[in-house]
Amino acid sequence: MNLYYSPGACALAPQIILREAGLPFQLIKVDLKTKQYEGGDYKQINPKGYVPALQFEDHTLLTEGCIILQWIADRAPEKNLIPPWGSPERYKAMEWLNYISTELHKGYSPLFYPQVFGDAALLWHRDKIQVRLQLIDKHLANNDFMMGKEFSVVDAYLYNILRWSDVTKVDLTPHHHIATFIKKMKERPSVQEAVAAEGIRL
Ligand SMILES: N[C@@H](CCC(=O)N[C@@H](CS)C(=O)NCC(=O)O)C(=O)O
Repeated sequence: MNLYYSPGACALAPQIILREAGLPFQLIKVDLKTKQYEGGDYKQINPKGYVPALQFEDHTLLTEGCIILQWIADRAPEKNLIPPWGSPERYKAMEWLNYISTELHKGYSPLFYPQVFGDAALLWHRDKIQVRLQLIDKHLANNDFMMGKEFSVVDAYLYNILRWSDVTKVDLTPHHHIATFIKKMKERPSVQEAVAAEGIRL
């Protein structure tokens, strides 16, 4: 299995979950600016041109982070990385994944392009993100992890996005429970190994 990634981008969460699941995989680096990878034109592999993408032995491809995370977790049910299909908790996990994807991930994205978005737009996005983070901080006040007592795919994805706060100047200081969450995530061997493999800081 190949996981296409770019250092620090949103393929970090699937990589963490592959490690948590104990599945064998190869990391293949993509230059997101040029859309090139070691084998040439990345768009020949993934016409969407973005990461993450998971490529199987038969060369078929799975894209979209939320779905990749669930696919991996479902391969290792004994690791309890996501509640089982059909359970009410599974829908809760999918609800959080979608929230992180659409409200946080795609909220942070414009902040990487200050030259494209003017100050007013950046301020608007940062304010929106603060509202989203308040909700998550409140949730983490009563839960060790996003799905309760146990680590899940939701935490990997959330950690992946929160890592971008420094570089995008999103202020995390008001969110004490998020700070505790990040600390806990950094203690996980899967997280330490994943960031080391991408050559990025913890
Ligand atoms: N809908 C995709 C979006 C993935 C995405 O935004 N990937 C970013 C990195 S975090 C990317 O590769 N951007 C390059 C591009 O859009 O060309 C998903 O949820 O997996």
